[in-house]
Amino acid sequence: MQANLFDDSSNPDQFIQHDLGDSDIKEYPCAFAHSQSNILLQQLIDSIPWHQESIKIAGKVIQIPRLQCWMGDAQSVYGYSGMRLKPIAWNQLVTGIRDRVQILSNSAFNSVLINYYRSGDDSVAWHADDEPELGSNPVIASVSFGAERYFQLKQKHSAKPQKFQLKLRNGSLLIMGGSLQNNWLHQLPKVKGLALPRINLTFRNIV
Ligand SMILES: O=C(O)CCC(=O)C(=O)O
Ligand SMILES: [Mn+2]
Repeated sequence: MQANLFDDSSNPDQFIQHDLGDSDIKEYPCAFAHSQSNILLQQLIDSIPWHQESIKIAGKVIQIPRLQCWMGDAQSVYGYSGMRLKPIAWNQLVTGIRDRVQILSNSAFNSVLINYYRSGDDSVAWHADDEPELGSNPVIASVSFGAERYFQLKQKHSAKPQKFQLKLRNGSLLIMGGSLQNNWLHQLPKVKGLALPRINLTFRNIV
């Protein structure tokens, strides 16, 4: 399932192409150096105005198990799971990350969902980033800082869904494009006993 796997994964320009048959994911395991990633993790934790949103499931209001912040150009209003998110203005820390991501992905992004998983108790359940405001076949670029977590995928439309998982490393970048959001769901499961935090930035383009 892998091509272009290089020996030295510390080279920031090297990537792995994960072939999921009908879709693919390009992974840069070391888009940001470890030392820089550790600094960015702490700066983001300290400087982002975090919110814990609530959603309604079967008539019950529950707080989602992670903190988040929606940031972007003023018109980039986004919603998922019944939430309506108005962006706060870009800050310099995040635009620095965005600039690197835009170069590697050869795409432009007008917004980013920043997620803070405080420990292994925080998670996100099965979903696809397939909201209409992202357009069809959106390119979504996902950066990870901090604790390594598993990113799991399963096919949406199959009676016997294929599954796939990969490790989200400190400083890694995933570029998800093509029909991935139409054909696959993804989740970040909880990890028992993990005390370390992780920050994820999923850069998106609201059309
Ligand atoms: O934290 C991650 O790596 C995934 C986050 C995600 O899928 C989302 O926010 O839509
Ligand atoms: Mn997602």
